[in-house]
Amino acid sequence: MFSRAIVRPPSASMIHGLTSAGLGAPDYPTALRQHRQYVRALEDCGLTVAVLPADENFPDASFVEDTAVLTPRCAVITRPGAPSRRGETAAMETAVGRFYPALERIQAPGTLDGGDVMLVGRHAYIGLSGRTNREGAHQLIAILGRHGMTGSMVPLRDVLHLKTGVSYLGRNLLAASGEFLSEPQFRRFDLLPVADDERYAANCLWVNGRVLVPDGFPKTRAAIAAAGYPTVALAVSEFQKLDGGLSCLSLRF
Ligand code: CIR
Repeated sequence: MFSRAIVRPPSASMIHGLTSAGLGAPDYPTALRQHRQYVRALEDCGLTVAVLPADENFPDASFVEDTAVLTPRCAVITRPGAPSRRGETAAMETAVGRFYPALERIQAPGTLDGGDVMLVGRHAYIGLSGRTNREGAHQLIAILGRHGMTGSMVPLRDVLHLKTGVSYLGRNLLAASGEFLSEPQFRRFDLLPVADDERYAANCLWVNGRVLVPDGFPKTRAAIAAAGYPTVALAVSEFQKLDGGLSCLSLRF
């Protein structure tokens, strides 16, 4: 069970955020409204949500998931792969430091984005992506090892981050799309395949028994509901325009 989350609303500079989506620039007022609804949904799942101040200097700062890896045993401040995002970790160090007595850190030349880290119990699957390099993954595995946890690397082919294409929903169930449907390391899971035309919905969020899904992906929502989960659909179109999904917008712990 999670009891807390950390989020950070977007700033007006989000229109300059990194993107490969080709969906146009996000609309800032709409994004703010969607972000507020997202926070409310987390609160409805029983979480106490800490809201960090927006920062104009960091167009991608609302994607807080990339700046830290929070586990039941340790907290790791990352070193984001995109140079324009490195400074986002300063505010996160302060915020996370309130809840964890000691912080670990990914160090240069390692890079690691939290969106590449999928925790399943005490194991972390770590995507090797354009953002997370082998050195960063090695460092994370060493840190986890010191805290009685394990990690393994999953090379990525098509997606920005590991969790862009796969989400753990508890009870051994994995919502997976594209390249992850045939990933050998995921054979141990029951797979809930996400259709190609709903690929974006592979990034969904299991929070205290419910699953938050992006609005507009009815097949995926129905499949998750059929697997026995109450689902909540949330509009996140303005964050999708920046390649971000539901999980990216918070850190849960
Ligand atoms: C970026 O390219 O870094 C942001 N525009 C999107 C980050 C999305 N984060 C995530 O998937 N964890």
